[in-house]
Amino acid sequence: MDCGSLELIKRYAEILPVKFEPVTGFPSGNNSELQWRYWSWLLALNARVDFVDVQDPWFCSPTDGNDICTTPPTLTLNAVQTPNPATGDAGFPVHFSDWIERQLGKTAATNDQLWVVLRETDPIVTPNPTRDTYCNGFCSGWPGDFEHYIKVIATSPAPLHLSAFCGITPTASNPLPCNTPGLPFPVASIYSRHAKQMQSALLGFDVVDTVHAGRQLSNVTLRLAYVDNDPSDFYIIYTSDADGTPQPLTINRQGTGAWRWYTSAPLTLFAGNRLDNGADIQIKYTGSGAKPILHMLWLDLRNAGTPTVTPTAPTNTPTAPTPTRT
Ligand SMILES: [Ca+2]
Repeated sequence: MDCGSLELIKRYAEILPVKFEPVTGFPSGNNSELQWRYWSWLLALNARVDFVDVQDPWFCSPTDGNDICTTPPTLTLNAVQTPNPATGDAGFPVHFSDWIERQLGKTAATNDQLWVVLRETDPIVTPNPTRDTYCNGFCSGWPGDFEHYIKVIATSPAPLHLSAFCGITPTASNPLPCNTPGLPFPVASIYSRHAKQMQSALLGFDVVDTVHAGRQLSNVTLRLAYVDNDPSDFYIIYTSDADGTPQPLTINRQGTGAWRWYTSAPLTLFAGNRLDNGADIQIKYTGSGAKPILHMLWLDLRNAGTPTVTPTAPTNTPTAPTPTRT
């Protein structure tokens, strides 16, 4: 195995407590800063953190000279779940701070938020004094997708990583442009820091087997963040029982160019690896328009239950015992 600190966390996070601490205080500010905060929280949750030693400016504004919220504070992280009028992006579909809190210190067995964020770490740019001096070359970050109990099944061709690394002037040795084709408003959009675009007609997702394989879960809410980059529709496919019959959900794209969240009606999911290549969920697009660009696939199990067998009502009417006088 790899032996970087992040790889060790990835392997042992559910055995050993994990704490993260941000490298900056993030005084309240512009859009790109909110984007960094959003992705920092995703990284921490992806690392199965038990807690994060975070300063007040990550949540509120204004703060005093000691980074303490002043009264009355404005809860700046609420901007994550608020639609962005500048970009047209949809807001995060639940209260973002609550969503963070309910996942801290949880394991595969106790976490009811299963998700995967499609991304890749930035390439190591050498030489780059800005990035190499403070981390001694270990600037590559967490490799691959943020897999939170769901992962993408390897495909050929693999989805194309889209990255909008802003703030560094692109040069021959640093080919990371700020404006990435297909990603809406890279700076102002919290989701546009990373994404992946499908390169084939089918992309499979595997829900973690250790807890969920073979379980039939009712009342599951499925969500997907995607770029509304084409008027043609695509589909999410899942199965509801062991037969593996594909159940399609239609993602109704309109071509606005902004980020959208799809939220399903409560559904019954059978995570039994019944679809192609052992997938539990697939995204399918066979059209000739722009292929789907994806951020997060998310199963919300907070209301989920296991279907129960309804007892058959008795056919005979019980007779009350006759009281006897003694
Ligand atoms: Ca699975």
